Amino acid sequence: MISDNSENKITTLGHTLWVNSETIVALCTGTPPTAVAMVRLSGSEAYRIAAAVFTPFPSDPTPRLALYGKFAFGDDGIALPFPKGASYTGEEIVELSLHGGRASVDALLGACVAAGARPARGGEFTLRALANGRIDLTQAEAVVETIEAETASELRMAHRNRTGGLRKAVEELRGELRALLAEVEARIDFSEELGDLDPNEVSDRAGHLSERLTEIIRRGTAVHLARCGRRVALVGRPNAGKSSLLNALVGHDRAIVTDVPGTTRDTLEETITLGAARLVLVDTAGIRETGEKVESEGIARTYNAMKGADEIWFLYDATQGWSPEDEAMVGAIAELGRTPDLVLATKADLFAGPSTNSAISVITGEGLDRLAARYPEPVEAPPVNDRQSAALSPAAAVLQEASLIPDAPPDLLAVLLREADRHLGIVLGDAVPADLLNELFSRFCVGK
Ligand SMILES: Nc1nc2c(ncn2[C@@H]2O[C@H](COP(=O)(O)OP(=O)(O)OP(=O)(O)O)[C@@H](O)[C@H]2O)c(=O)[nH]1
Ligand SMILES: [Mg+2]
Repeated sequence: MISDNSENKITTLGHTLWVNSETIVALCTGTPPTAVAMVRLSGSEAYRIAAAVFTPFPSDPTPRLALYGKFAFGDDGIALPFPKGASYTGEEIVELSLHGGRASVDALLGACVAAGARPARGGEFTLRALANGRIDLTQAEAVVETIEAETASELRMAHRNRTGGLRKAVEELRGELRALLAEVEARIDFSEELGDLDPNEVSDRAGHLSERLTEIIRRGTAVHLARCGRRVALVGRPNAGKSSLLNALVGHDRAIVTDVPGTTRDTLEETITLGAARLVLVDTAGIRETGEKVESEGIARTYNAMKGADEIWFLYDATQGWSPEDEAMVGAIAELGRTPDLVLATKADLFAGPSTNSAISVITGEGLDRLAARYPEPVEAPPVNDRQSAALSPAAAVLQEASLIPDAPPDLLAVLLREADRHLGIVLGDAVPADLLNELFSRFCVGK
């Protein structure tokens, strides 16, 4: 993305998005009534409009110093000015705090519009921050992730990229890549003066960059997967104990449990936090041959649940042992191109044999801790989402290619290094397809 501050223009792949230079206004806090509400103005007229709706508001206010005063419609409150260049959007901003009743908020928004502000669209403050180079695309994505975070762990992970974790890692690597590119390009233009490049050195440096990038992707993807939550299908024969395990992990009797095989007919989903991961557990109908219409439909749904699951946990009844029917079911799962990610022997409390690593019991709680241990707190790395990994991976591949060509001529190396640089630029937002920006900003709420 190329941003041009003077014209507030974002140039993306083949598109130019004009970030309107009007001053925008929006309620940033929750739907009234709330105890306190905050209305934000951003744009070149923010100070002028603030002065029209709030007194006293000096013509040259001290940055980030709260002013106590009165709104034009009578309420009193606080105005907090942020100067151009040192605010969230990079523009003049004034945050106006007032009592959060519907009438006060409507009166203030109305007064701001009457003084020349335009109601902001969803995500427009963040879009302006992006256009003005205050944040890059990875940080804009992390703003959405911060708003969408549901657990403390998700919030911590979103915070890493919002504060520039991935941006710094990629920019640092890009700096080294560009230094290498500059040396290679210099050899193309001034080969006689500078002499030949040591081909081993270039390939070592390109290879090293590729390895570091691969590590950023590997660690970051693991963090991202832990954050996004995984769908886990609980499958097995009727009566294996699937619904009982779901209830034990959810912490209450969500699913019907009976000793009648074929109790669960429809799939049922519950979201839980297990270890550091968010999991969507899908309880399914036990699979067996049946002529019964409802049960057959339930079993068809079990197969669909397995197809859509990130993980399949296969449960069998330890008191019955591993049966030919279990074997047949694992065969049927293989026909979907899948294998169980976890095999669990249930009802361990009733089983007299030696305890195994796969044994669980919902009565004694045996083995449930081991399930949580599958999802440890991810390493301290910036998360890498699917879009970011789709751009970083080709950069790593091209760098590896550059490192492997023996005695590569400088012009070929330069082409490859430039290609890697272009991919890194896509991650940071140098070139973003407009539909991606639209998709991202459609997830923002008004006021962010
Ligand atoms: N003692 C003991 N009984 C269990 C355990 N887990 C399940 N059961 C019993 O096994 C029976 C079947 O349990 P469910 O959870 O309904 O089994 P299911 O796999 O959901 O069965 P379907 O819905 O019919 O496919 C019930 O009587 C449960 O109380 C366990 O860990 N220990
Ligand atoms: Mg069940």
